[in-house]
Amino acid sequence: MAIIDQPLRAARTEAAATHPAGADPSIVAWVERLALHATPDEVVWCDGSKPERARLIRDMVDAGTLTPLDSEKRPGSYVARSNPEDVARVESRTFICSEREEDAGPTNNWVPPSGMRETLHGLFRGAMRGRTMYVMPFAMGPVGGPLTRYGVQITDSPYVVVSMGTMTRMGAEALAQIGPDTEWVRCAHTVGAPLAPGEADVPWPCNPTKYISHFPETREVWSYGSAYGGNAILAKKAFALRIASAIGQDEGWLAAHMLLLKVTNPRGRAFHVAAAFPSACGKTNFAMLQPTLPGWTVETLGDDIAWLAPGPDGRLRAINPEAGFFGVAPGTGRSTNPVAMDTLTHDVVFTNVAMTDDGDVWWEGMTDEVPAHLTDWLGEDWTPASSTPAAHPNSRFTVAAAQCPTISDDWDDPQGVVVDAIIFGGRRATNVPLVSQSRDWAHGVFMGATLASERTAAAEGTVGELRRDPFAMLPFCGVHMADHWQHWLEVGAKADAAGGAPAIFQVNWFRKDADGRFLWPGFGENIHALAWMLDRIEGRVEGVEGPFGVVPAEGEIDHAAAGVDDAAWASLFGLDKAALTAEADDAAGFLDSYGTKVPAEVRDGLARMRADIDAL
Ligand code: GTP
Ligand code: SPV
Ligand code: MN
Repeated sequence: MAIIDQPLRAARTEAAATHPAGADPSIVAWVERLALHATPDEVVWCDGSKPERARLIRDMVDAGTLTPLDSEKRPGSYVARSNPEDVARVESRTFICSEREEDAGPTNNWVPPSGMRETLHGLFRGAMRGRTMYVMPFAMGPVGGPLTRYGVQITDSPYVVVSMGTMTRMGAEALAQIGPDTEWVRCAHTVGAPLAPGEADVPWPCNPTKYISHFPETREVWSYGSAYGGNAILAKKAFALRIASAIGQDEGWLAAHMLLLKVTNPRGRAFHVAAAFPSACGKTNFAMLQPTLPGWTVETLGDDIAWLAPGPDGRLRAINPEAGFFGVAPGTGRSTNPVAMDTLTHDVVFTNVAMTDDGDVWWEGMTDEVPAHLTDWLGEDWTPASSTPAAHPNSRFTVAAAQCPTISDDWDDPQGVVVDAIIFGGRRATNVPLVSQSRDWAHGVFMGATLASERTAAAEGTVGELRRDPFAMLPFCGVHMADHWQHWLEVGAKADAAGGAPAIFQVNWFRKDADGRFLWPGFGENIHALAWMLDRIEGRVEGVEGPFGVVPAEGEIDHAAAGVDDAAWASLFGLDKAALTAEADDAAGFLDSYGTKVPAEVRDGLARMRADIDAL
């Protein structure tokens, strides 16, 4: 059954009456059926204009959803405080509803599409009563580009409209691209909080029941009950990763949870690098890296998602499908990420950060000095003596990519950029070296497949617990994970045949000493590892083979210049046979959980690692 089974009324409904001229009939029909089912008070088609955004923001200030910040300190900027029960993506309520369970794989919550449609049908009925239904046509990627895809999201949350307006190219231009032959992704969202006649609204409506449901075959997303981040900005993780991983598998390209940057070496050669780190593991920071090594420059193309597709010459090209950054606030400060701080000077919507008494924002790690008094993310008085953080650990900023001072002039090139290197990295206190290179593409796929990270407070689960997060895609893969690996192998083999797949590396900025202190300073000093990687591509530096592939030969990285002494440097590459054997056993168990679908190349990667460990 369809989620929306209302008959199309002969009479023109509000939705049909107000749709912009030229809207494709397939969109109008979908919107009309949804409006009849969810029964909003009105339907508004968004044009993505500045006056529209200004109007929505004014309404949200009036409703108490947004608090304006001081117009001198942070012009055009606002703070939103969410419902304390709605502060992050909820993986346990995220579903992949493919026709066959084996196409979702063991690491997704699978529900048969018919059952989920029935559930959603019930939940969406009347869900928008008393609210406005907004219709947002949007482009993922530069409008009109060859890699660009289109979608339409409906929502009853003005906060989500403003967020989508920053995070995507939303509005009239995108709508004009959708014709009768355009495949567009249907994204239906409601906060699930209908209002009875006369009932007062709350600043952050949501519902304790949440469903973030994906139908990969029919390219649909249905989200109920949350207005936060990836639960509600359906263009982001839901479309650009979960649905896009299914589209990419059908069409021969890759949807990746990767930042994208351009780095120019002292000899003036530019490289493009895509890097997959799990959530809250440093993508935004690395994308905005300020090199401490003279002569190197880094420019930003994207901080979270990249689509990699073979170009006309067969080499892999990448675009950032997004148009904004939805970045983690805590830990972002002048000393760690000055570029982000400069990006955040105006026109930002902050969510769940703390406010200073003079109308500015604050979060843990923004300044060394902690303000004597704040209003915390819950709206309560806060002092340094308080036992809870002032900002929620997953508090975030939403800001346009174009206002990032290091944005690269090719960030919105519709053709994308040729990818020279791919990096995988997680948060690992032990075992994994600072940097290593894969022997070849297949070994790189093994590295990606066995990527693991220790959980942070920003994620569900126990802090510090290790979880395998293949390709940093565990919560974001809309297909069977092992099929995704096989797909990576095939795409890489084709790129190799066409004259060169990107080189693949692994990094770990988070290794700790016995006292729990980071051995590596990270942030701007990460350029040392990046420079070694790119020098490897040029054949300028030597490496040494080991269990993790090729690590820098003695003296190839000037660790003293990064402020790291010889003992710490040795520890960053330390190989403990017993710990590594346990690591390999853990990886083996993890691969086994995917059963017979695990590609032989990935199993070979583990066999080689075991042999290298045994030889230690
Ligand atoms: P998502 O938006 O959730 O996908 O996160 P992300 O991968 O973009 O992570 P982000 O760059 O926001 O960093 C998250 C946390 O990691 C912040 O607290 C950073 O300060 C910290 N971090 C980033 N880079 C480094 C680094 O090189 N070393 C250390 N020690 N911490 C880092
Ligand atoms: C992540 O969790 O990886 C994010 C935030 O980038 S969200 O958009 O909420 O998924
Ligand atoms: Mn992310």
